[in-house]
Amino acid sequence: MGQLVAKLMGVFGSREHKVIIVGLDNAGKTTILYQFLTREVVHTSPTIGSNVEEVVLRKTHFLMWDIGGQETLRSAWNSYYCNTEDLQRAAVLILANKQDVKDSMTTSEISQVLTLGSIKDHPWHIQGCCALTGEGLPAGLAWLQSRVAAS
Ligand SMILES: Nc1nc2c(ncn2[C@@H]2O[C@H](COP(=O)(O)OP(=O)(O)OP(=O)(O)O)[C@@H](O)[C@H]2O)c(=O)[nH]1
Ligand SMILES: [Mg+2]
Repeated sequence: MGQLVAKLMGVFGSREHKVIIVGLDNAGKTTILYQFLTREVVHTSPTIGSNVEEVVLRKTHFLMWDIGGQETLRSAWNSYYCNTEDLQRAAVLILANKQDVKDSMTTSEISQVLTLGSIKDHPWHIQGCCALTGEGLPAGLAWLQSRVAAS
């Protein structure tokens, strides 16, 4: 029965895909999450713990966990994904946010510094964006959706 439900949910495209948003504090993770959800800029304060929201794109449901990035909170990041086999199949989207800030690093500079080219065991993609205007975010979400569709 459980399998049938899972299969039916697959047919109707309503399976939920978990997204974990991690990054340094002040990077704009919470602003990005609510841009995905409402296409508006919300007022944020540093996240203690996490925010979770469901974001839907073309029948693909993403359950997005936005986790606080302050240094003291980073040791808790792995509690959001430890003991999950799913991470082995995870796709990695790097959002290079704050592209509106003068002298911000370009996506190719960030790719080099993070040596993204060495990631061979996961599909990955880097997307420049600005969470204040939303620019780049639909393209990033579309890439995530394309990974779901391909799997
Ligand atoms: N200029 C600029 N500011 C941004 C952008 N995205 C977010 N901000 C601002 O950066 C500040 C921090 O944003 P948050 O979304 O709270 O950052 P966070 O990554 O969730 O931070 P923690 O919860 O502490 O981990 C806020 O003042 C945002 O308005 C952007 O693309 N450009
Ligand atoms: Mg936050």
